[in-house]
Amino acid sequence: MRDIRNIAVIAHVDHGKTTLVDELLKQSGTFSSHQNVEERVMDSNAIEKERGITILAKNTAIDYEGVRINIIDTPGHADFGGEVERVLKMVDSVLLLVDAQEGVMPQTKFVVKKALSLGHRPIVVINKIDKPGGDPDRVVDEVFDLFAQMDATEEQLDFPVVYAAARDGYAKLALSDENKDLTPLFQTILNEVPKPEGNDENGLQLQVFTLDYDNFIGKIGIARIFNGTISMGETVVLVKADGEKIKGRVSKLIGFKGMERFDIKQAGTGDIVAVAGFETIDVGDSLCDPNNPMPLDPMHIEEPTLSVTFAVNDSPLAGTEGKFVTSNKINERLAAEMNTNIAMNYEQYGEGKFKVNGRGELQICILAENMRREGFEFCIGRPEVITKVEDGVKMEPFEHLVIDLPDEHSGAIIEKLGKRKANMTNMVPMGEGYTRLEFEIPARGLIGIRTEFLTETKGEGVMNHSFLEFRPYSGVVESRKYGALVSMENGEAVGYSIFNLQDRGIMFVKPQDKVYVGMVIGQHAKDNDLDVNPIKGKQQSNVRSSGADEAIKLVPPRSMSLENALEWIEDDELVEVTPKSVRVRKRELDPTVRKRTAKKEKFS
Ligand SMILES: Nc1nc2c(ncn2[C@@H]2O[C@H](COP(=O)(O)OP(=O)(O)OP(=O)(O)O)[C@@H](O)[C@H]2O)c(=O)[nH]1
Ligand SMILES: [Mg+2]
Repeated sequence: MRDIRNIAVIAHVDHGKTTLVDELLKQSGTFSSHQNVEERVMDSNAIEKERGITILAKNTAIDYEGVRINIIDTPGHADFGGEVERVLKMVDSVLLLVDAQEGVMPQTKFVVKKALSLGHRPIVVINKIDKPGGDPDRVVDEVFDLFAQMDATEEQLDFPVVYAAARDGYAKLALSDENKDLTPLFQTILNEVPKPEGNDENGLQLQVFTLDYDNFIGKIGIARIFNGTISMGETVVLVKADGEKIKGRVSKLIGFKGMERFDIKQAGTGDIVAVAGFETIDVGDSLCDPNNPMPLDPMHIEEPTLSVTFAVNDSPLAGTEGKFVTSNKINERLAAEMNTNIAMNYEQYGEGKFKVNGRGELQICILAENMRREGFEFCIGRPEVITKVEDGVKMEPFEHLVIDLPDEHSGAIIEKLGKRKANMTNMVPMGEGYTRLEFEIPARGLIGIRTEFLTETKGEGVMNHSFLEFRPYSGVVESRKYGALVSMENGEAVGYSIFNLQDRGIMFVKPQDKVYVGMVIGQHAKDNDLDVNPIKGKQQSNVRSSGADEAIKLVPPRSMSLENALEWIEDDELVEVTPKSVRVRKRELDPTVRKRTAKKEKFS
């Protein structure tokens, strides 16, 4: 059997996972000398590159001193926690990165809980020790306390510690050691990560953790072999999560090294490979020995906490900007997504309406963003938390929220969060005029708070949250304080009208933008909605007063990104998404009907 180690790199967002994988790849000599390697190579898809965050877990492999090390890079953002959960079972240990300055953060807790519960003994990597504000010793203590809180075993509490600066490419076992290279980390991996269990002599047992697609070969399952061997051309049995068994032939077997993928003839126990030939293969499915199929347990991961309705675009501009607009197309696309993304699910309800359930606003935004890039048009509604009933009690998801901000903003933020039913659990000075606040807050209270938070803290605050647990429903939380400026005309916005309207609030549109009756063109400065006319031009008189138009000074509109818009809307509003535009609209476009319903609600 081949000498193999399988590890996942886990951490809170931005603690340096992908950067560390870059260095592991480089320093193991995986890239050839002429290869031009960009930064954070594992963040390979367009949105990951644009945003500088990892969204999907991805695997790579290196050879170090004759040992194959399979490495899975995972995302640190809480919304993609499902990606971490799905890969933890595929590895025999984890590198737990913790920023030497930030220390234990919400998602550190989440990933540690998952890793410990699967029995892993993490290698703790205190990263970014180059930071002047870093305090590696304090952070090691924090990690120890966290493990203890989470009922770690004696063995898990006795975790190996490596100090590193991933970006600068060095690691060391003692802070007093010289800064050289990653050798100490490589050695720790070889010594501390258990070798894979199982045996090549046993019947095949392999489980899929990620899917891929190729136009020529079709659906591809990326999988870990837990027992036996698998060969190109061999006939094996695919066992689905529901127990269904389907015989099939391995039409392609693919191995990994660095960024390369290549055909291989055979692979054995402990390895990670890609397999094609099975049309219906999904995440969590097993491939087994046809003579004695012993499938692995399907994967269990945390349930979704948030839902957003995706609906067919029925605005007056529907179909003018996108390629795919029908309910069927949207349905197909969502189905394809859920095949590969086990942390999400969806259901159709009513004509052309789909409820998409996921872990957070960002996760759902990324799906919507991908869809608009592919040419889809649709509408999405305000995110709602998913509640459930346990022993007759209505329960809702709660989150652990950590905020770092300049001291002087603490008061305002504590008050704001109080109105959103947050309960403060900790407040510590972080030095240099910063304070860390910790809260437990219903997930509902977080919807739509980001922009407000950034405004309140002048962009200097950082907030992070991660799922805690379901708790009894906590009552009404405060929402948007401002009404909407709603267009009462169809046409194109005119500079002159916008100029006259901009005193009433913040505009979302600029001259020549298309508008329609019921479209929200701005935020009203007061708490009520206001119907306005954005297309009215200046009365033309016969005498042209020269230069009059130049006198108009327009305030730049607030640009509504998909995320801003989704955060901003209330229950009676929708976001219209097309490949070219993001518009906010009233659910009910007709002003008369809208007013009648509003009145009814007020008096009911
Ligand atoms: N000072 C310092 N910065 C680092 C170090 N390692 C990584 N960074 C920086 O930290 C930022 C985040 O790095 P990433 O590697 O993308 O972090 P990540 O953990 O993969 O982030 P997600 O995948 O989005 O959770 C980048 O700007 C890196 O350059 C380090 O050792 N020292
Ligand atoms: Mg990353």
